[in-house]
Amino acid sequence: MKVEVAQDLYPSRGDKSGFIKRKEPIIYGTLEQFKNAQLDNKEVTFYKKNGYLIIKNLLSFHELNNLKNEAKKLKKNYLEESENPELIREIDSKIVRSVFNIHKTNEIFKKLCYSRKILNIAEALLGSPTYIHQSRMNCKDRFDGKGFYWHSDFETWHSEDGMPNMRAVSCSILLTDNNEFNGPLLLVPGSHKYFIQCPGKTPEAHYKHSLKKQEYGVPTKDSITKIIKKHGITSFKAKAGSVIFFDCNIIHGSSDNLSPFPRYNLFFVYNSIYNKLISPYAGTKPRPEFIASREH
Ligand code: 6CS
Ligand code: FE
Repeated sequence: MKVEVAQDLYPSRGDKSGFIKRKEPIIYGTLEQFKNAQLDNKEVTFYKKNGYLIIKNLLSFHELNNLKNEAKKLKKNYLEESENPELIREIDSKIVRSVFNIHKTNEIFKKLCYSRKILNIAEALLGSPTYIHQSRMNCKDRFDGKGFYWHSDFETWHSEDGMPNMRAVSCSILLTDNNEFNGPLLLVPGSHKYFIQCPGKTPEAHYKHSLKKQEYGVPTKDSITKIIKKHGITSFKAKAGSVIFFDCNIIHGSSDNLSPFPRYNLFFVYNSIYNKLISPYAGTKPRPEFIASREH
């Protein structure tokens, strides 16, 4: 197998826990592409500064209803199915936590992630054609849905998937209202400008545990304290049908869902075709196709 080794701009998973200033631009697109994506100057400036952008009412009521029905069907199928690797259950129960690869296994979600109104925004932010690096539905069930500890997605995608540069963006679509009680996405605005090195050697097949509870590839408590003291925390509370685009490297997390209100979100990760995966920088085996797509 041809081993491409690109210079590791962001060494992590060793004994260091420092901050490395981001080397890449935050936004790559041209004015033409922003216009095409109907992004105005205020939105582009906000995204550059904060590392995320909320687009209200991107989906029609009808589209949202279709998606909610699809999500219910998908979850029901998996509940009946035997253990499927794309299905991640909560660490302490049989409750469904995430379903991966939904852009390949489900026609409705496939149509959605390639719809122009979403693709245009991803291509404007990344300044190039894109492909789906990863897709998932996170089902944070009422009372039992567990949270996601503070992390940068890019730190994992760089270390464990071999993503060379910060040129990817996540699009999360809310299928249910996200409020202060049901574990909304928490973001550290501005944290996308620094790569936070995460100490600790990556275990082989780490994803089998990390997708349930991430313990490697997470910044130290001191690093998180430092970045939050500097930038604060914002929570993404919004109605179902709202959409958020967030930079691959922004520090984010979410808490358990103690409320009686389920929190279902779809996530599609767009990677630039000029940022394709090579060998994982942590030196571990490449993660499976359903988590990190190499065939697209
Ligand atoms: O390992 C990953 O790719 C996944 N882990 C987290 C906590 N967020 C991004 C992604 O879904
Ligand atoms: Fe994440």
